[in-house]
Amino acid sequence: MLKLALVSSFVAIAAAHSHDHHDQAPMDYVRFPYDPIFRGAGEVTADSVFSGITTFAKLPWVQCLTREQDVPFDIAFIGAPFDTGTSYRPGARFGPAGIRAGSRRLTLYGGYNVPLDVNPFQSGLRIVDCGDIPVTPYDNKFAIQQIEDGHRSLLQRKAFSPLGNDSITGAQLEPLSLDGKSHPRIITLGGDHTIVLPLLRSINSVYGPISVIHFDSHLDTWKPSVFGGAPSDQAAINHGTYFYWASQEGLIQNGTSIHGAIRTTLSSLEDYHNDDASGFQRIEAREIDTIGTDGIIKKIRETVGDTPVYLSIDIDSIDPAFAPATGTPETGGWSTRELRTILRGLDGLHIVSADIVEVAPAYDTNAELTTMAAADVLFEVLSVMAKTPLGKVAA
Ligand SMILES: *[C@@H]1O[C@H](CO)[C@@H](O)[C@H](O)[C@H]1NC(C)=O
Ligand SMILES: *[C@@H]1O[C@H](CO)[C@@H](O)[C@H](O)[C@H]1NC(C)=O
Ligand SMILES: [Mn+2]
Repeated sequence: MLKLALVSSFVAIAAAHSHDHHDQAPMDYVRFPYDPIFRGAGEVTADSVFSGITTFAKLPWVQCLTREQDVPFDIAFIGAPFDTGTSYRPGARFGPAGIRAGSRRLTLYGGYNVPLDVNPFQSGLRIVDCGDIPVTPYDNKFAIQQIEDGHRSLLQRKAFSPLGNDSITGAQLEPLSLDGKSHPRIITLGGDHTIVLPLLRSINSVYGPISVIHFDSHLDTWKPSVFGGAPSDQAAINHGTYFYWASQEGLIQNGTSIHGAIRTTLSSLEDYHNDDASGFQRIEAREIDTIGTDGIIKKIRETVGDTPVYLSIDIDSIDPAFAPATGTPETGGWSTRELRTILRGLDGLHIVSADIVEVAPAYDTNAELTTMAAADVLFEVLSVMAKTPLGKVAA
């Protein structure tokens, strides 16, 4: 009886397809990811968290870059397993796999976000995991191009869902992009922080120069002569200099970009002058002791205003007590709770895409502290995205 039900529903799903495909997961799984084929007697954990293939939050896997380029989506997770731009601990190439493992329990009870009053997985948006961009470990220049091409390929597509109307005025929303099309949002799983240079190149092709909210213990606007010494052109592009290059290339909106959780030592105060010139404001990690999370949220919102924003999160913004598995750990950071609170405070901002980087699972505890923190941080980002359509009311 059970077997029969299973088989017949599978056949029904397969028959509903208009086009041929060879996937093990039926395509309708993409449309109804939380409508299980097999229903146990009220058993919510069956095939939910510790079994099955691990995608981010058990979202449907779509081969967006190869055989399923015609499957539209609203938000895509994509891995960029690159770590040959790191100065201290390598290992972030395993970040995407680690973060996915850390995300397994996100949808165990359905995924409703209490403080934000939203369930991003039931918000009507089509959210998928596109797997990883193929990235060579042998040639940084080639790898950086691969990351840009992979990201751009996803970003250039048309979003699945219409933007809809403004919740306050009722007027139709218009896309924020330069070409007037509604594009999907991409959440990239790093990878070391170098990947943000190719990601911002891709973002620039759709939105132009962008405001950046950057959570990190480090500036990452260092001049190559200061960070790494730049013995070659390729060595000059690394996880401490990518924002310098992004600024030089005009990818960052000057004055409306901001770092949070900064606490690195410097070569001298000259590093801050250079950071000013790169277009960033700064929030020091220790400011949380005086102005609290509310004060930090206020500073960020005042800086970016209603401009389109790219959000980049270095897991080392969190204290190594909570997230030890990272490339260049710095003590004195924020707790996981504090960063999550600050991220929820971005509710209403137009976050066009985001990433989390520098998760190097080999240095994690057996309790998977860091990969869980990374996944939960992205749950807040996803919730904020689900609440805020990427559109504006025409002036
Ligand atoms: C959205 O706005 C458009 C144009 O202002 C209007 O024609 C349409 O009826 C609105 N849709 C809804 C659902 O309110
Ligand atoms: C950003 O603006 C500041 C202050 O006006 C200026 O000094 C700096 O050169 C600008 N940077 C870029 C990259 O345009
Ligand atoms: Mn960092």
